Amino acid sequence: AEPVRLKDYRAPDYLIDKVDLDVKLHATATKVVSRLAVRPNPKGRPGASLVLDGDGLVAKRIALDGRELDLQRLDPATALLTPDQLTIIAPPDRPFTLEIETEIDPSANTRLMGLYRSGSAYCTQCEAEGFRRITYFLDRPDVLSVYTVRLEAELAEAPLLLSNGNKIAEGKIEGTSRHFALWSDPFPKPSYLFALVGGDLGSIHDEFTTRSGRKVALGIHVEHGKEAFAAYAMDALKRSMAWDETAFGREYDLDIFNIVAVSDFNMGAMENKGLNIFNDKYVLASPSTATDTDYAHIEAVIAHEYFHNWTGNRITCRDWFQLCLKEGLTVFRDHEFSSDMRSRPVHRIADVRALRAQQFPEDAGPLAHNVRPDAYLEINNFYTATIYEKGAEIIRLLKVLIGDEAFRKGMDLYFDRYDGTAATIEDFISCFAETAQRDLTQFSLWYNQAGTPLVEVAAAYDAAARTFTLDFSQSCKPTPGQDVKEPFVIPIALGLVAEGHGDLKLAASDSDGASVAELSRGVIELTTAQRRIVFTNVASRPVPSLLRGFSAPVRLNYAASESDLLTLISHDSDSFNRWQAAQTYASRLLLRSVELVRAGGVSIRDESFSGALRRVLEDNADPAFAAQVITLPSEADIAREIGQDVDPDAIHVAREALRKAIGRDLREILLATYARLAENAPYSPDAAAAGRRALRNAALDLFVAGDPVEGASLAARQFESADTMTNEIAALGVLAHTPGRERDAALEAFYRAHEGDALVIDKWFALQAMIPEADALNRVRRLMAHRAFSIANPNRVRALIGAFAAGNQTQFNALDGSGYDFITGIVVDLDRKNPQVAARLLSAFKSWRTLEAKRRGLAEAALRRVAGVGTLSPDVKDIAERSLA
Ligand code: B3K
Ligand code: ZN
Repeated sequence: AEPVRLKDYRAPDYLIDKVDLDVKLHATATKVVSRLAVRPNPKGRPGASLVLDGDGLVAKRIALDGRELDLQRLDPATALLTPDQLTIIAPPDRPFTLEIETEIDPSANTRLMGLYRSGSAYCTQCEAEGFRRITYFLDRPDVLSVYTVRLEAELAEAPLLLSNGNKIAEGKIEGTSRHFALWSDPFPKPSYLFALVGGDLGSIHDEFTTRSGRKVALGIHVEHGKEAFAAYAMDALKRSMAWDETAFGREYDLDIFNIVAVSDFNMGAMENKGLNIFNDKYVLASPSTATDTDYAHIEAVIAHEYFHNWTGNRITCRDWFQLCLKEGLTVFRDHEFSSDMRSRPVHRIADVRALRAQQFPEDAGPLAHNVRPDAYLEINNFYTATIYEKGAEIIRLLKVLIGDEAFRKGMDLYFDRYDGTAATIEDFISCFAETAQRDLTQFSLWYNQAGTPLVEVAAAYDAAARTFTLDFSQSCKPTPGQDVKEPFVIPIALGLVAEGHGDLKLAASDSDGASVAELSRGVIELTTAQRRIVFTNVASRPVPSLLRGFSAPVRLNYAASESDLLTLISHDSDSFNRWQAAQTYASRLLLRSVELVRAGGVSIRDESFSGALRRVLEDNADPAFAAQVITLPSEADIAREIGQDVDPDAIHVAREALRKAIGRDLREILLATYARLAENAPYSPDAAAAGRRALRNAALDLFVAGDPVEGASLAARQFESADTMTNEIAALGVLAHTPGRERDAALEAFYRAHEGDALVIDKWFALQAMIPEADALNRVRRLMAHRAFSIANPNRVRALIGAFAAGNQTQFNALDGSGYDFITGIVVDLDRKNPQVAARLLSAFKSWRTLEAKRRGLAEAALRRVAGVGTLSPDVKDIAERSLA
């Protein structure tokens, strides 16, 4: 197949103003009649054939302006029909109607794209190209149509019938056991935002009144019996609706907003207009089944999908190359929302951890791509951390560059000017260029150059001259297809910390390299490969605090002394950098330790680091923040820092040794912290209560490392008495890392207590898949045969197999290649059922080239075996080939 390229974009030759769908739901033979009001696009090619997309369709009837086409003997001069395409060779040169009847089998749809079944319900997923699995259509985001949808089903099977927009009629069909509902969505939308749901579900209802007085009926629909578990999602939805009005001036625009939770879903959720469909993982929660992290995710995903109503739906994307226009922006908006709902600094730390864990390795490996790609073979493979998370970072960076006011005005202008259209990144950026009165050409490189820039900084203090000099340089390694990079515009928020005195007032002059505006904001802009700034009037050698708040998505390399890092951990006014200093310190120790371990020696201890952590614990700082500070970089974080010739076993040994040393050094304060933070109030999912639980469990985790015996008994007690999932799973996690009969008993007890709740059993699967022991793969294989497991369900696959591949560094990368063979074997099998989930799983190999030689060879061989399979889906083939290129 040939890649689709951005530079080949052409406006569609035809437009479809109106779509009337009539869907008669049936488990194996659903009938879809689609009536399209088509007209030639004045911007298209006159007289072009009309080419509609299909994907495995069976057409039963086609009529053009009421005239039936003879499908048995199609005249190739009139029309061409295959399961994947319908071509009308010479359509009328004026508006006309096209009526198409297709028959589809939702029960046989294992790809979970188009119309499929989840449990006994019918649901759809159309983004990116699923609508063409329902009917022939111009299935591209720049064709916007007004939809009317009539749904019909057996009343007993599907009493609930939902589609986009407002419900305008419903009723029983006389003389039958069937009923119908008629939905109308007044807002023109692309086909990827179409949705329908039919089923027998339990519902909760609420209401929201918008700022201008529109009453919106809210509904969340879940499996019967789970209604109470949807209360938090409803609360999050109402808060999202209110927040978007104040933070972005955006109101909801229909009379109804529905959310449906299904248990079979490829992704997190989908923002279909007025009818969001969710993976039930991001809807259902109760204190005894969901962790604090689950609650935070639910809040974020509910907000994210709701925010798409403006950024994605009212203004959509011209083509899929512009995906970050809606995704990066909407992630930025949901990050802002969560920051306002919770602790902004703690949230920032969590977001940056996630960015580094997911996006940085992508950007450093064979799957690196631009935030706006310029070619794709399979668009489903581009719903990546780069599009989403880096896409959000760039918008945050833009806000830092132009300031809050110009940013907000630019957003307002964007909403005003592009409402109702399918826009591009250029359209978006032009709004900010206008409100900030600034040329943003260089800024747009962030969309068009892949790779994570490296910023290197050298510092020198001159006591006699009372100057402090910072020399910045930036570079960016080649990425696939991009050998040479232009310099980015990189805002570096910074401060100079004088021990005991806080931040110095920044002084320099233009001739010293910094402008007044930069100094007063504390943000220096790098626009060239090098820049020198000489700060003046500096009485003693300061400690630079660089890239505060992670002001740009870059890697920073500054050889801070250990004592500087300790100063920052205790004294930096920027809490992100207090956390960062602790991470940097830990990763330096760990990097040195890994070297020693590989050379056959012992790993390093460092009491000053333990001392710094002790001070953070003694400080009574925000518990959520303290929890982040005492949580060491993960094994994957360390592997990424090392960057080449990676030995996951040595990393594991070094990290465990450091945890043990800290656990011993801090024994007393860890115990005291654990005791002090015991639950004493009824459960609340709010950030403060969650932060206390996070710190208490982080303290337990380190304590156990230092004293496995006493720690295990603390964990066992916590496990038995826990009345929240957060505390229960944290304790089980500790126990699961200690081999023996108690572990098996605890795992067994957990299973019995939660049997039947698939989302909780997913935690049980994941936790076992991540046990860093040689038996882990056998355990995973055994669990695949467990009756609670199903390869057809994406959540189960991610929980058991995904967790092994992404969360068990030593065993996935086992030296005998068994982890690689296992995962690639699953990928090839699963590909026949669900290519999207299979392709996602294969991307666990994205850092294979950074491994030491033996593992690298094994990983490459495994990838080659996948690439050699003749029957691969485009999804898996694309990932396999790009990984090897
Ligand atoms: N827009 C959807 C993602 C659809 C994925 C299609 N393969 C969810 C979201 O980002 O909100
Ligand atoms: Zn999204």
